[in-house]
Amino acid sequence: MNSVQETVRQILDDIKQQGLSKALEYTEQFDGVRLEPDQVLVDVASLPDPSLNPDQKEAIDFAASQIRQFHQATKPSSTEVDPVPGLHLEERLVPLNRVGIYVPNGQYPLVSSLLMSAIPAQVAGVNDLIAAIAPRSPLESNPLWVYALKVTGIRTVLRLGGAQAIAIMGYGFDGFPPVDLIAGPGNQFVAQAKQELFRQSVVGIDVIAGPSEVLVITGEIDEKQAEVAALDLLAQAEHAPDAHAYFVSWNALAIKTVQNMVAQWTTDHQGILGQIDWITVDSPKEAVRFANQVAPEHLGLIGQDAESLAEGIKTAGALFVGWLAGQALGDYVAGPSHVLPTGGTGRFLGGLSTRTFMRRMSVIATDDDLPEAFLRAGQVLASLEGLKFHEQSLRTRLIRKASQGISQ
Ligand code: HSO
Ligand code: ZN
Repeated sequence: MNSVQETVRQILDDIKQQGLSKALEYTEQFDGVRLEPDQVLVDVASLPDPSLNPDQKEAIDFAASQIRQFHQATKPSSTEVDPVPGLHLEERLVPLNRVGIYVPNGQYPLVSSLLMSAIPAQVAGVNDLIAAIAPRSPLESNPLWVYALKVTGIRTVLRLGGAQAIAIMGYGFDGFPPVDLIAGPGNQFVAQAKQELFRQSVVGIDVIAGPSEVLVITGEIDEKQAEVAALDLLAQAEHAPDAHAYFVSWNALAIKTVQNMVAQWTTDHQGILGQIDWITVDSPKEAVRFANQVAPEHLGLIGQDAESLAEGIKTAGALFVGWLAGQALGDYVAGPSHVLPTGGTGRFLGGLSTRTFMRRMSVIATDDDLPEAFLRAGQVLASLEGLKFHEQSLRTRLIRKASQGISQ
């Protein structure tokens, strides 16, 4: 067990046993904020109307509307099938009832992450949505939070961050029932706490969204393309010192040009250079193979040579094609959620969507027309497995159905 795992397990255990008072102790220790129990839940309706200028409001409204439209358009529906008379089958999609959204509020207040998690949950039909926002400062002191909360229609905010927030959402406390699922990105403690509660079957979780990643592939590129490729690497790297960027090309000149651009913008923050890997590959095919193996959170294809490789990309969290499709466009306004799989989990996971907040329930409904063949085949299988009452439950139905037939 590594130290993050150990710390997180300790926090979860302590809060499970000692409840909210322990979560408040950890909050004082980690966030340096002393909260009273009655300050932990904030009613959004009680917050004053935020003073933002019209441009800022318009930008948030624009983003919210794009995110809502995309998730409405991609929301899956239940499927019904009647394979034979007397048998009706469904894959019914049911929205989760109570969901907690974790929203990072560390060095940067990621208001866009609130929109990118809460709106898909709402479109999915979640009834009861809570946002956890670390209590670095009162909500009313940042009008951005207040406006975004009002736009998403979230009614209650939990003023806790880190593993403490995850523990409280998972275990609940008096007056705050546990949630069914916790979604949203966070640091390694948050990600670990979510995984641990999932492992304990306490809550569902969304994707494993850890430190940001980007991989950009180009072949031959012009100056503007080189410029935006360099900025895309820096943009994801700036999220955190553990964020990572890869530039992949078979074109030596492209690598040199993008490297020069990056160097020119990082004279003041050399540290970020260590977060970028420069990968020379032999061919476009090799670039695709490498990218699929990394399964990066974001994958950018810039310039005609690279854009033609789009079909071959199978494991990225989100694929960006064309020089105007920067990751920051996806981070804020394009529409799909920016909560995406990281750390190679893109090999088997997709990003957050309305599906994250819906569970599948199969429905098997019959009427008296159900063909006897179903009961008979089931009976045979039950005998083969040696399960006596399974067999009897089907045989009885068969006999009863036959006698009903005669009496009719
Ligand atoms: N790129 C981040 C999301 C984000 N960017 C929020 C800006 N704000 C996800 O990896
Ligand atoms: Zn970002």
